[in-house]
Amino acid sequence: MQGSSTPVPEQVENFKQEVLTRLRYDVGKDAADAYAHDWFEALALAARRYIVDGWDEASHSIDRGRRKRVYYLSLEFLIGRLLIDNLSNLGLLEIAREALLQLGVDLEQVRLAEPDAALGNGGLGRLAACFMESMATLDIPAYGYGIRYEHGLFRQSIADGWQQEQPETWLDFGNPWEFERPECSISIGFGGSVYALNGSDGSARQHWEPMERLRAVAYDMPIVGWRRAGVNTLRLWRARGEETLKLDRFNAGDHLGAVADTARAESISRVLYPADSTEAGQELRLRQEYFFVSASLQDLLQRHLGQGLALASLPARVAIQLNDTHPAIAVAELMRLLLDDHYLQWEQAWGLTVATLSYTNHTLLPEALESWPVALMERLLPRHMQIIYLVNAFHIDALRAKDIHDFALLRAVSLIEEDNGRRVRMGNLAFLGSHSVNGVSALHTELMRETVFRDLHRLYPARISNKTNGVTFRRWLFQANPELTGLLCECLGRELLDDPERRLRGLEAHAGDAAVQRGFAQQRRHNKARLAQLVEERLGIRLDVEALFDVQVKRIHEYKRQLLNLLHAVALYQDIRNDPAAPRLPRVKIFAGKAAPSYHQAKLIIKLANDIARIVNDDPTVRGLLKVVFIPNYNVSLAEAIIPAADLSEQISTAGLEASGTSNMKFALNGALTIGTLDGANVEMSERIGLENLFIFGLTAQQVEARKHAGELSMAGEIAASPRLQEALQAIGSGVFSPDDANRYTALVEGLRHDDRFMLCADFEAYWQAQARVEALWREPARWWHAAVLNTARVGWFSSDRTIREYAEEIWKVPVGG
Ligand code: 26Q
Repeated sequence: MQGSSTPVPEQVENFKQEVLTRLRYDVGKDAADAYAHDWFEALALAARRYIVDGWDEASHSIDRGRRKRVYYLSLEFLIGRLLIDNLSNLGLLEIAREALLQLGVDLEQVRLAEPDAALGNGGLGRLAACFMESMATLDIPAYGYGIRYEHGLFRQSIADGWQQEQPETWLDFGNPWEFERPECSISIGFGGSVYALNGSDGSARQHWEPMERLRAVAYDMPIVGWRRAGVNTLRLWRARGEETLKLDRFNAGDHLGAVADTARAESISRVLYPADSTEAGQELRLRQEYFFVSASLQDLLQRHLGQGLALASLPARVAIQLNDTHPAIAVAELMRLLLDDHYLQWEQAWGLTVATLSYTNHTLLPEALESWPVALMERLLPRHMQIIYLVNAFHIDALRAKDIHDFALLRAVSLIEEDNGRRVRMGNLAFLGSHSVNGVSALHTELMRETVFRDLHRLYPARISNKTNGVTFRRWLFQANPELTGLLCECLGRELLDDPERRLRGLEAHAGDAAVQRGFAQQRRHNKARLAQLVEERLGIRLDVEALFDVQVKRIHEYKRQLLNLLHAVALYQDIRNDPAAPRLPRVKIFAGKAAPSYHQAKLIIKLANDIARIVNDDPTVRGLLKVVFIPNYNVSLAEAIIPAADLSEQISTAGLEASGTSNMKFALNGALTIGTLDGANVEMSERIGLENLFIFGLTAQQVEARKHAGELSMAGEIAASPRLQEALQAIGSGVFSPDDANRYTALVEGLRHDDRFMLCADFEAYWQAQARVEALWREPARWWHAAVLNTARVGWFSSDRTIREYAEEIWKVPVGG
């Protein structure tokens, strides 16, 4: 299929011996009694052998060549499984498959034994993982810096229709991809006080004496680029108690106290926060943010100075990208290190900080904009709070010097929010401390300029730019869909594998070709059958592979409007019940996604999906023409199984609220057609793919804004005008799907009637009509598959290689190889 062609027997033999050696001497098992996980470990360790030399060599040659490095600071890296990714990029996939076959082992079973590294919530974390792979592929020297959470995102199960959360324990059997670096252990302080001192030259200096100290220990994972172009490092920090302090307390007889302090310190890297938008500022979260930022900045400064380079050359050798505001404390920490540890003057330190840092914004939702209470900052990070006050003072002074005295404007651009208790605005801090600020789609960037950063943008009009997101085609096409990849290679040649971004275009010429269309349809059926098997195993629900697979998989959020999709399901159900004899298109509505544990409305939406599923799937009148399934525990691996099996991709957020979306790109790459609003990257996708090859509907961002501005949130008119919507709301609200608790959804439905902030009712009829267009096209297979082929052919621009090239050229100023 996709990997290299038939493997050379000698390579297979060598690899086989390597795997057997690892199995015996590192895993401690004999082939006869090895479990799938033992084989996974042996295989991963064998693959590591092929990685390490290149990794080491890469890092030395970057040092020797004094090449500039990119540091991607992110609290999330949603990497998923790595086995196939690494084997495939190393060019070892077919060799490994054959070697295992000769040992009587199925690579597919071994693949499944690897736990997902779920060190992220959703889009932002997955983007960081795609970027790491693309940077390695483009041979851009880079480090990803984050936290080695002991527990990643919770596991979701469904009990009686409700989401239940279980701890995720990916490290239970160890992690064969990581290298612990106990010698790389960095001291991190919290609390305490700041003293003014005089330097030896008489200059005034500040000295921070933290009350508490702990250590950050490095764990490295190699990230291999396609065809080993580059090998970069993902360095994740683990929190450890400070040994010396612990010993002091032990010796003083305070055994329990010493252990409690250690446990408190180590709780910092215990668990990933499971919200994909900010919740009330919690101290532990701020401690996580500072912990990993401080460790990362100290580490990279050490590397810079260790090469004999001067601090003045920092921006020439180092580019630091902040993934949202989560690492924004880096602005104050870098200043602190330069001022207090390296004795730079304020102006020089500030110049270097701004020239080195850049910041990506991923959301405009007001509730997701991070801010921290001044009192908490003062207690936890007193020196940083001083620096933030000083940055703010210089910033406001500079504006006054430019004759800007407008009080409202000064208030809006201040780092301190005054009216909601005093808080530090992390977005403004990141903006001021960076030379470049970017959004993640054209629409989102435009809205950033007009809303959250309106005033700062007027003061610094050149600072904001757009970098539309992308996804790595190696994972989301080659690995997730080897059948389609094989077909594309037959059609376009194997060169496709090295340059999918451009080569896919060649497919346009074949869009009308009946054989290619047939190939697409066959591949899809194969993937649908595989998904149907998974659904039957996990849920006991049988799916008809002839039906239209209509898929919405992503975090559960009101703005993403899973509820609009459910209203459509209910309306379809009623249509069938009202006229059972009418001809129908069989359809399966597939949902998956996690809700933040404290987000009650999102959890209620999951329950509603399951309630509707139970009633609809069991209703004999429906005769299997409509099925609704909610697949539990959405993660990267499940996405890899679902996306290639989708006919229709639901991207239906309220316009203006989804910054970009990235699953929209993965679906289109695999040939699904999109039904969506003009939101986030959907806008650019429809421009590139052609409006006639997607189903766009609904209010635009401008129209949504106008309605909100006019206070038109009551939907009585819309509901009265749509008998279908009326009936669906009535059914849900009155307990048709919740006979055990007739009022379960009464308040939910009342909300839609009177305070429809996400415009479900306003968009319902347009959505219904768009779904009717979907059905009309599905009934004409030649036209459907023509559009499907064009989706794959024209989505090349949404490769993360393209995105990374733009960051490299326009923000980081690093040369691109690869
Ligand atoms: C912040 C503070 C405290 C706890 C949690 C958080 C937190 C964690 C994760 C806030 C936000 C996130 C994640 C946001 C996210 O995934 N945003 C998505 O980013 C994608 C990549 O750019 C976009 O495609 C999506 O549109 C955007 O929603």
